[in-house]
Amino acid sequence: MRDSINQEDIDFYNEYGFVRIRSLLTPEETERLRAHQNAALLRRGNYRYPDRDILGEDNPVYERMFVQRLNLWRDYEPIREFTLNPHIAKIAAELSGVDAMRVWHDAAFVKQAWANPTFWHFDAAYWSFNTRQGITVWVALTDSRPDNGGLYFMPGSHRVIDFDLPVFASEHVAGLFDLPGYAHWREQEPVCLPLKAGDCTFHNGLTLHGSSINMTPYRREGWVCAYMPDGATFNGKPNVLPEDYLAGLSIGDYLRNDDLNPVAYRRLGAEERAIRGCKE
Ligand SMILES: O=C(O)CCC(=O)C(=O)O
Repeated sequence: MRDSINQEDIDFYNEYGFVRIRSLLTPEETERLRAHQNAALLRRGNYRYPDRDILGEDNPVYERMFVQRLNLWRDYEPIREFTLNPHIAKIAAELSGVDAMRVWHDAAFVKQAWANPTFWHFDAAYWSFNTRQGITVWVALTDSRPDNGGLYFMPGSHRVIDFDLPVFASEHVAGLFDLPGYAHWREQEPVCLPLKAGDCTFHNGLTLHGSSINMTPYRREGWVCAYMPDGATFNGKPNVLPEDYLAGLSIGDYLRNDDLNPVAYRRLGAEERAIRGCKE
């Protein structure tokens, strides 16, 4: 597994709000994660979250975008090797310029054969915290291309988007651009970065993105992990948090539940590095 990036990657990420990292996972790791994810999906069945939200046919357009199941690590232990992985979280921290990253949630995003496009959105609109350093890694478990559901990003959108989106615009793929304040994105050209299995992209929580229709008879399988910088505070949105935890939370509280949102990577302080003889 790769655990380092270079300054060029960081500069690209800061400029555009996303970056492609080749061969994050070895072929063996990719196949292992894919097998874990498929086993976790079988076990999860119709529940979007481990504890709630049984999916029905109430929103057929959305349901045909992808099979989306969140927080697989909570009820399928083997996938923790990847969700709690310090190497992937370290890259996320370095791109974001923060010292420590907590896992927000992992997720399976499987686009079935002939699936609908994923509508334009940005992840931070859903999250329970507002920070410009939130980040998502999207790992290709099968090749991902413009013709089979590849991700598209709006370059630079993370620098201007704010945390004010009330709801997911679900009428059509560009429904977001119908909302006040988003219309100018309709004129912009997005970028699709094709990925081989094992490659990934990291994108900022405020980067506008979506994915294409799957015009093939094969599944496009992606695994995602969203990270929250340590120190982020509650903004009042429930998102993936369980009800019993939400009951005790107030807006402004430090989100520091180590069971739900463990720290996957923390940069050692100067003193600790000296003791351990690290060069980093
Ligand atoms: O896989 C997809 O189609 C969408 C993924 C996505 O929106 C995300 O990773 O935030």
